[in-house]
Amino acid sequence: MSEVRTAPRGFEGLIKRERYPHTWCPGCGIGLIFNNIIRVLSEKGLDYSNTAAISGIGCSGRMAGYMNMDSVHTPHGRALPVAEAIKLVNPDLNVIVASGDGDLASIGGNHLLHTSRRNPDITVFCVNNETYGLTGGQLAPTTPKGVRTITSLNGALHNPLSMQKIVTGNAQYFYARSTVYHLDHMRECMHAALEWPGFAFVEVISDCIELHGRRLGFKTPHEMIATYGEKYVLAPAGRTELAPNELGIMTKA
Ligand SMILES: Cc1ncc(C[n+]2csc(CCOP(=O)(O)OP(=O)(O)O)c2C)c(N)n1
Repeated sequence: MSEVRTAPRGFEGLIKRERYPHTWCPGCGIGLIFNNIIRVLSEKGLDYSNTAAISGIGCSGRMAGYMNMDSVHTPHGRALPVAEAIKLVNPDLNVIVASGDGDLASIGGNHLLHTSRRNPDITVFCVNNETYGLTGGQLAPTTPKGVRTITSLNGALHNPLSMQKIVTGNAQYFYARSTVYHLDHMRECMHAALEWPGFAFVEVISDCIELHGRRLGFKTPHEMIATYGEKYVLAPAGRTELAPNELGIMTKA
């Protein structure tokens, strides 16, 4: 029997403390997202006995490695097909994916198209920090037009990719958008996603202060995160599509 099988349950039991200190920069939004995923999993009674976590490569992709359960750190971009395969052969297992926008929607973009289309019962938590954090803050397909990065010194030339449109382009879908400023809402989205009996995708807008935000002039993570409170609003009921500045949950059974 492996060590993980004897671990305590609940919030603490879900974290591999022996792997700390973690690799994330102070003030990075991934910490808030990781903490709230763990909270939601423990509230739902999900742990190493019934759940597996899959991630790709990136700062966000480190999350699965700190979760105290069977986890797979896949090659860059490949979290979704690995998660789908694990679910296929273990239908009773809860399968979650925790990774970044670069991993899930750039190099892994083709898998996002087809995994979401096939609608396996897996839950995806996507950290959208609008950049490639781990590799130094390069332009990502999610970088908003006009925003500067180290590879778009005069601002991104193109409109960003919409993960919402990819996911909700399918016949059935669950897509939610939240931010690291709206923590209660983020948890609500995570809870609902875990309950959804199909492919559920939660996009959380998050700060990468050290490799992105500082270049944009933010002096502290708080300053950067506070802008999400100004920019984003909860969508009114009845929306069939979230506007770019709206947060909410879009579903079709
Ligand atoms: C096949 C391959 N291509 C490129 C890389 C380099 N690489 C590592 S992480 C990464 C981007 C990560 O971005 P994202 O998923 O948004 O995660 P973040 O670090 O921003 O949390 C890239 C391009 C790699 N490791 N493997």
